[in-house]
Amino acid sequence: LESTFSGLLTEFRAGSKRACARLLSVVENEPDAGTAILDELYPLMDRAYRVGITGPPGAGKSTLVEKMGRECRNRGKTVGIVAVDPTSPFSGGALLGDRVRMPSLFTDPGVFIRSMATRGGLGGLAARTKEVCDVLDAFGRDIIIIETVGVGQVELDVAATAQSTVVVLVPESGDSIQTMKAGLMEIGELFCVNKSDRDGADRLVMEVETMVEMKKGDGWMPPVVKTVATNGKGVPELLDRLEEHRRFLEASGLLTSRRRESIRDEIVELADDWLRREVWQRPEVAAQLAALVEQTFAGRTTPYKAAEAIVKQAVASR
Ligand SMILES: Nc1nc2c(ncn2[C@@H]2O[C@H](COP(=O)(O)OP(=O)(O)OP(=O)(O)O)[C@@H](O)[C@H]2O)c(=O)[nH]1
Ligand SMILES: [Mg+2]
Repeated sequence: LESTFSGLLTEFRAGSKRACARLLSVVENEPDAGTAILDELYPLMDRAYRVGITGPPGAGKSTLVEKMGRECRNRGKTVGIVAVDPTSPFSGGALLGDRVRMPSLFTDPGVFIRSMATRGGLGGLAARTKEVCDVLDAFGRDIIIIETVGVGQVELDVAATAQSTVVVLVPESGDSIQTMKAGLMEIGELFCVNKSDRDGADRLVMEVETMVEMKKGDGWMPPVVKTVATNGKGVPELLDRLEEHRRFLEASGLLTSRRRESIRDEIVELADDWLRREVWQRPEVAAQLAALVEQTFAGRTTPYKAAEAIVKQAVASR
């Protein structure tokens, strides 16, 4: 690792956005080298505040993220933006879309923007969202804003890596709030009623507030903030509420307990991956599997006994 990436790592530590982009590509695309890089960067992580922004397609998330980014810069904070874009027709290419949408941010050295395509939904790339945030965290960003369309598993992964999750709703989704996926309402720690320059915003705010009151919580009552992302109205308040949520997490001890939990989950997940690869790539396991398929096919054993035999053999031969 040292020989191949030491130059890049040195530049990265000195704050080079170019080096950061290169390392991110490695982390996203090369599992082994990526793991080595993450391992190297680990001591630099866990300083950033991570905020997930999710909501239905076209709710104004990207517009909002840009305004939030600017407001954070006004407040003297460095910003990382991760746009997890499904291969949707909306932006016609994630990176280009964000470049066009966020021109002022792209040239600011205090802002780093990364777009990730999910390649058709639940692909392996989506699973790297956390790692991309980890790298930006190590890069020294004060706040990392992660945009996802709230349509699948991705936003749940993002909610798991983010300390605060903002769900963006719009008035035209007004009566669909009942039909909105329960999961989306469930993960919201803040609600943002965007496009509040349109009719129905106040009614939607009331509906969301009613819904939020019925939520059994951990002592946090999710606030509902009205915004107009196109002109930035409500964005400072949104950031104030986020700051309050952060302070709540700190004061209640949830920040540290969740951090422990996520470390545990991460270790288990990494070990799990490693075990699977370790076992299935062994030639004798492949041979055993092939034999067991035939035996099961011939009715001499069952899939249940076959699976047990594989695990027992794998453990015994370690
Ligand atoms: N009237 C009004 N339009 C808005 C507002 N916020 C965003 N828009 C517009 O809504 C459209 C979609 O905005 P985006 O920011 O691309 O929405 P998004 O949620 O990121 O969209 P996807 O990433 O494709 O799901 C754009 O045309 C915006 O200009 C707002 O507060 N009021
Ligand atoms: Mg967007």
